[in-house]
Amino acid sequence: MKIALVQCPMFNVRMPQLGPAYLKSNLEIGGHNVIQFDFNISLYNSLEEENRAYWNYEFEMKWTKNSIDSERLEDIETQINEDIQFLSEPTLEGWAEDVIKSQAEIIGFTIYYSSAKVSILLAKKIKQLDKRRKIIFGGPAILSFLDVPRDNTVGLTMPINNILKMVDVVVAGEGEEVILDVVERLKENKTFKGCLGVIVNENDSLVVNRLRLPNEKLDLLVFPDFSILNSHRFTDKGFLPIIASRGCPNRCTFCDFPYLDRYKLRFRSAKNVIEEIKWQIGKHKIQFFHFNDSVINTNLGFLNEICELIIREGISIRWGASAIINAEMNKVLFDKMKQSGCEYLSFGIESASEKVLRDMRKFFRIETARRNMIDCHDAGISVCTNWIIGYFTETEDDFKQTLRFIEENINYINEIDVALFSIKPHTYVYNNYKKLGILFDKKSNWYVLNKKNNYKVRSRRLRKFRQFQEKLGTNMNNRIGGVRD
Ligand code: B12
Ligand code: SF4
Repeated sequence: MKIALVQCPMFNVRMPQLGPAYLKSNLEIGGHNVIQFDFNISLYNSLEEENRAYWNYEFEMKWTKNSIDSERLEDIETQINEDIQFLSEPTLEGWAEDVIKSQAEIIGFTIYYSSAKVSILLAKKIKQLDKRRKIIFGGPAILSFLDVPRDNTVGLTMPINNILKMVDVVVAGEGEEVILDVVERLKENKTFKGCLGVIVNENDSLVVNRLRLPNEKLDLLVFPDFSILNSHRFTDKGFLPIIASRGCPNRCTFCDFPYLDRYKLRFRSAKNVIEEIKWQIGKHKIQFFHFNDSVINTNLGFLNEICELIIREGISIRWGASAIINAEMNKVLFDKMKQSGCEYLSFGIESASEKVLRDMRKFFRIETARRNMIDCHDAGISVCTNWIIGYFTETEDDFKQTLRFIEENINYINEIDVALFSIKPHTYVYNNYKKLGILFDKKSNWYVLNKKNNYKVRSRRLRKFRQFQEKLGTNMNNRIGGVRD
């Protein structure tokens, strides 16, 4: 069958998305013909600098405001029209026509929080032009919108009900296996009862299946297909994403990933990762790889093996990744990483107060963070650091400890990326906010009982942090390693 994979704004514009690249290669191995449309990057490339700012962290709210909770689809339209004025009606219509012209019978959208609304609007336009085209929504935000307890039963929510007004099939979780199943069922006009990971409106009644268990044998997946590079121009030229493991062993209280990927950490073999690197280089003449793993350094034996294979096989690449502070890391390993082409590591340190770190369930000592940073820096790898300001237990003194730590170690830090603490659905803090003593004011801003941490207090801290950064002259969010994910 002919299938179109669509990415709507807003998401990253630096390099192609990995998820759809996996879907494309797996669909093609299954005998289907896939075309990709990344309207996110094409819109971005068509804009003046001023509007491109809407892809910065600070503007994310413009795309996600009120989520998609409204019962009326017109409300979504109104909000996008008001907040994203450069996204005109004719642009959306043009995209819908392009998809229709491609003759794709099935159209799969990748949904993030930040791309959900525009995706709904585009799906509506496509259906207006031809309601026989089947539309599938998948991607990380589907699980975020759903309510899925640990037994993997699926609870519906307003956003998903809204999506189902416009869309034929909703898929939660990893897509490589399920998308083949869905396409087959659509082709054969079969029921979706028992199709794990899928929600559909079938003969006017909802079929809500449990989640499908994720793929454990990652080496069996076909390598992701980035032929989208031939038709789309991403901002970081010569970059490709790659992933060596799926899941995360950590349980940070502010992060929804323990909910989104609730299964045990799964690894590819180092050999399989190296084979892919060589294959992608051969295909795209790519030199730079960004590892999309939640953290690259949980299994140090595995990391060591990847580095050794790169060195032994004389593969000339440059790479970067996200990392945790890890007491087992030493200078020898950082040196080996550098020798294998590692150029930057982005460490989620978040706070220099050990009390706040414990509260966040980040179980490392701040001395270990210092040691990792020094070893990493001395090995010649850029040290990118991520910080969270205004965690709900952070006091003025904790905040000052963070500033002091950064100032003391500034010679080892190449980048500072800061985010204001926010309470995201499906995180430990969100699920336990009452027990943790968090309250909400009339504007839905959270505060703690003694009011020592409220919107005003933490915004002031963030301003102070920014001034402090300016004084230090450090970069902000200006390269892949510094982008918060
Ligand atoms: C690497 C990464 C990035 C990289 C992207 C590099 C690239 N081009 O690949 C960078 C650093 C650029 C990035 C940026 C951002 N990121 Co990011 N990122 C990740 C991360 C860590 C890995 C993504 C990945 O490759 N996963 C592996 C692939 C295989 O899985 P996948 O993408 O989920 O795709 C699978 C399924 O979702 C499904 N699927 C996907 N599409 C479809 C479509 C259909 C039809 C079907 C059936 C299935 C399906 O099948 C795929 C294959 O199994 C994830 C967290 C995580 N560990 O997944 C966050 C994550 C995707 N990022 C997130 C966010 C919020 C962002 C930012 C908006 C952050 C910000 N505030 O600035 C920005 C984007 C905006 C910008 N200005 O750049 C959120 C999305 C939350 C949500 N619910 O929508 C995540 C989940 C992290 C989190 N827990 O908050 N990110
Ligand atoms: S913040 Fe990073 S390390 Fe912590 S749970 Fe989320 S993905 Fe894992």
